[in-house]
Amino acid sequence: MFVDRVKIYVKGGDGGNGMVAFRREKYVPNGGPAGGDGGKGSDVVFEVNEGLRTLMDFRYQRHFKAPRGEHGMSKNMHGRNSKDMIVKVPPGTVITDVETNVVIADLVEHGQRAVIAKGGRGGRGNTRFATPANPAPELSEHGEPGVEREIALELKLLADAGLVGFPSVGKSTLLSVVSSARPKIAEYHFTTIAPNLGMVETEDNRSFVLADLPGLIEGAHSGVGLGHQFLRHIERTRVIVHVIDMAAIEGRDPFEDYLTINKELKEYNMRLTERPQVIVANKMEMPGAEENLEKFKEQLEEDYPIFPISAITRQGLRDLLFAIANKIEETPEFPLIEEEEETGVHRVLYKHEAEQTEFVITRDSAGDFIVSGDAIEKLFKMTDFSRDESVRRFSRQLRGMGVDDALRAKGAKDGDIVKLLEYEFEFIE
Ligand SMILES: Nc1nc2c(ncn2[C@@H]2O[C@H](COP(=O)(O)OP(=O)(O)OP(=O)(O)O)[C@@H](O)[C@H]2O)c(=O)[nH]1
Ligand SMILES: [Mg+2]
Repeated sequence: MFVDRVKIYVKGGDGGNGMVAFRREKYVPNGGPAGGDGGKGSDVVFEVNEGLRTLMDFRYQRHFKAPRGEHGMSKNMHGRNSKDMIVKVPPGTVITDVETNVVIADLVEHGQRAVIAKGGRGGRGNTRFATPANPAPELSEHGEPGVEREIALELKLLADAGLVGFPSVGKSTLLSVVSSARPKIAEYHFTTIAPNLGMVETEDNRSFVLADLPGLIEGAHSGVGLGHQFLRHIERTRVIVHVIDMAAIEGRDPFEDYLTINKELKEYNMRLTERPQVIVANKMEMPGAEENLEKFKEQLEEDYPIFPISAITRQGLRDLLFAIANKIEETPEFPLIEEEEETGVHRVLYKHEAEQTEFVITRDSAGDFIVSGDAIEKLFKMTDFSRDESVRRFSRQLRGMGVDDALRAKGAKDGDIVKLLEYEFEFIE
């Protein structure tokens, strides 16, 4: 099965905890503070690997939790930082934050990277809290928690093969019968105005992405018709599937069509004609098509394979798909030409830092006060509640953020219960 959208959970590593320690010196009961800082937690980094084509692997692994930083140690030794956790994704992966629906990254090129969940910084050891007034603090921080988020991965397909040809030769019809794509089909020209992509599966379980492109006409390379802007898309494909109306329903000569399209491809960009072509003789169920095909074969100089089919009656599709799949396998990837410079189109890497709410106060059914919010929860997690000095520092920090005033304004009185995460404490005036 082809997976093109998955939701996963990522969490950056927590920072290592800072340490409370003191120097041991002969005849000095408590030397100076000597607790080291914790190391930084790993970032979760997504990286493009061009060998990947699907998001299949994410069906089996949906949780990515990066390791935490090492804790600080005595003798002022800092904990080691954790190495980045690298998650490989296929080119064309767009990453969105599920909660905010904001695109975090659009990963296109091999090796391109984006930090998706930052690891927390290490907590500071007690050495860092020493002041002249408090030269031997029994105070350290826990590591900062790593960023946690739910994200959606979506794969924007890059086509392996592209359907080219005059308008109304049956490109969209063909795509619709070999994939689950449902492009618009009609007898008028330029029915297709933007490329459609479909995932094709062959009977022997190979798969490739086929692009249906707007029809080309003479002069397309210089901007006539719609084709020009879409010739760019063919640059990404490895194989050109050249569709011809062999029944000549509109009165044009099939071989003239073939020459005209190839001339357009060549004039647009030399490298397009380096790609292998598979010729599709479509509409073969119509009278006159057989004769036209014979004539076509006699005139053809290139040794491109020709596949007679009828997209409407679905004849000849199996062998055609095998041939396209084979050609894709045989053909090396064409490096993308610096299209950014030519067209001014940049694939941007969006980054978005979620806005942090300091704190919010609500009340539960029992009348208790509930304090929540990113900033205050982070402070809470970084506090070592086993030490009085840390607890006192936490109270000061809450006061500094205005939590006490806000509680009072909401009617909190001495002795009321205040809840924060899984913790309860009393409001004291
Ligand atoms: N007789 C016959 N008609 C076909 C066949 N395949 C497609 N058609 C018809 O040809 C017309 C054009 O088909 P489309 O698939 O829209 O052609 P297209 O190449 O995508 O055209 P544009 O998007 O305009 O470039 C439609 O009326 C189809 O029903 C076929 O195998 N036999
Ligand atoms: Mg079409």
